[in-house]
Amino acid sequence: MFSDLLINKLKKATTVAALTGAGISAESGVPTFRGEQGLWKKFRPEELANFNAFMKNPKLVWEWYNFRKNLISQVQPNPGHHALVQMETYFQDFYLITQNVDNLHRLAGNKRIYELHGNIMRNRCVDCNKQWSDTLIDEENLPHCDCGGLIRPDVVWFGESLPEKEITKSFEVARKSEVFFSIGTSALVQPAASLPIEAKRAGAYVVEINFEPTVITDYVDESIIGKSGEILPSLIRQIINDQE
Ligand code: BV8
Ligand code: ZN
Repeated sequence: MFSDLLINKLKKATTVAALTGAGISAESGVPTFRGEQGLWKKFRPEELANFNAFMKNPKLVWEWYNFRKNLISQVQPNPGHHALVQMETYFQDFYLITQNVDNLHRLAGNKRIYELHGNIMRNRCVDCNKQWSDTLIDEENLPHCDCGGLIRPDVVWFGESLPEKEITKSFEVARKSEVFFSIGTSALVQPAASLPIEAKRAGAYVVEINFEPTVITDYVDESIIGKSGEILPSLIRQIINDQE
């Protein structure tokens, strides 16, 4: 399943990075964004994951986020998440960059995570950014901050800029990684989708692991089609076994 070139590169690599998207959580039972389950009450994510939609109908957007938080609170990380924890231990310098807001990489045990799009378990004030993460959100009586601002999920919506430190560090990592994985993402959302491109431009060996081809498949060095929950454990097993 894996080329000798990839295995040899991984056995010698010190700096390895992985960008993940919703696909890595699919086998945990979390619907992906653009898959058939991506719809919620006939809405597309792009219609709800934006500031105007929230200010126009905060109750509806909070219903969607509470639905997702409730679903996520009932699922577990899958073998794909656990394989990335093993990678963090195995490689001298491993960086995990995620577009996901589902907290599953943290739950699985990765420590060095760049969350490009925030985290669904965190909330903040629309006006003053004060954190209100442990506030239970009752959609019927939406809570407000001390300053009077509405409380919102602490995630990055379409049209909003990504957290400066996370995206800057992620491009630095992409430029210095020897092997860069793009895992479970349709590579459509910017600026995250530019990371594998930047990695390749800077000389990394770029490997895509995805259930189906994407817009970057023709561009990467190696494309492995299949389930990340099967591919990643088999990859890390092969690297570790070969070393023994
Ligand atoms: C910004 C958080 C500007 C919220 C999310 C036109 C052209 C280019 C760009 C734009 C444009 N128009 C607008 C833009 C910018 C826009 C953008 O990129 N739009 C796209 C859709 C065209 N980007 C933005 O708005 C970003 N901000 O640009 O700001 C700016 C700049 C300066 C100052 C001010 C403003 C903000 C983007 C962040 C949006 N927030 N999420 C929430 O989650 O509620 S994005 C959302 O999409 C999720 O984070 C998700 O992770 C992300 C990407 O989706 P994927 O993860 O890839 O999921 P998807 O379902 O698409 O694919 C899953 C894949 O997994 C599939 O390929 C499937 O085959 C595969 N799979 C399934 N099962 C498995 C599997 N693979 C392996 N194993 C399996 N078992
Ligand atoms: Zn406030």
